[in-house]
Amino acid sequence: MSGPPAHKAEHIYWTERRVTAAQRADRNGHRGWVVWLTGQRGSGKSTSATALERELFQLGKQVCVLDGDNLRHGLCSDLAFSQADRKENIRRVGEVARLFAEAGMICITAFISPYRADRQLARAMAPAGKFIEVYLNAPLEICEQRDWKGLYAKARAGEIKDFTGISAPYEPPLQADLQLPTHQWGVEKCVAAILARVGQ
Ligand code: ADX
Repeated sequence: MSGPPAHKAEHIYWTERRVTAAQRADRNGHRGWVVWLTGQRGSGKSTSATALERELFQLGKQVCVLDGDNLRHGLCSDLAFSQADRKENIRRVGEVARLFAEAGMICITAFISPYRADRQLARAMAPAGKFIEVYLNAPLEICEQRDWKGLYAKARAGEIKDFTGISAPYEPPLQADLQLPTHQWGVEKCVAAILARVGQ
């Protein structure tokens, strides 16, 4: 299946808004963006996302983070890790990120988002030209070494199924807008690299 699911409901309409993106940008001093972080578990997505959020907040920007582990406690608590569930996870996150970006915020997402097609869908949902895909490309061995919760070890022992990098695929971006070698760069350098790409 590709693209969002068809509407189930009939007789639904669209309400036009009365605050424009330009008016929001005037007030906030910046446009809404989706900064989409992708990479294996342990590649530094949550660390980079929260550091970037802190930095943007200090700079007076409207900013929020959607984090994979966190959303799976609520909005996505009915989803596990099959390919279909991950697709639905990313579809929901893409929709929420779009809503935040349309509301004028810089929305940083931190999800493994292992499938190219799902990330492509998230890009297509975002306001045109206001989505950057940031690939945290630390090699799997390094991600495994950093995993203080021991999930990779459990996955290798067969205790967790469909585990990304072990028993489920990770499809690296072919043309990421930005690559962060988080095994070589510290978090400040990663944040600075993203800041340089997120314009007005
Ligand atoms: S995604 O693939 O659907 O984008 P998401 O980022 O929401 O994944 O969740 C990843 C987090 O779920 C990991 O950081 C880890 O803590 C947890 N997790 C539990 N089981 C798995 C699994 N089978 N594969 C990957 N992550 C898992």
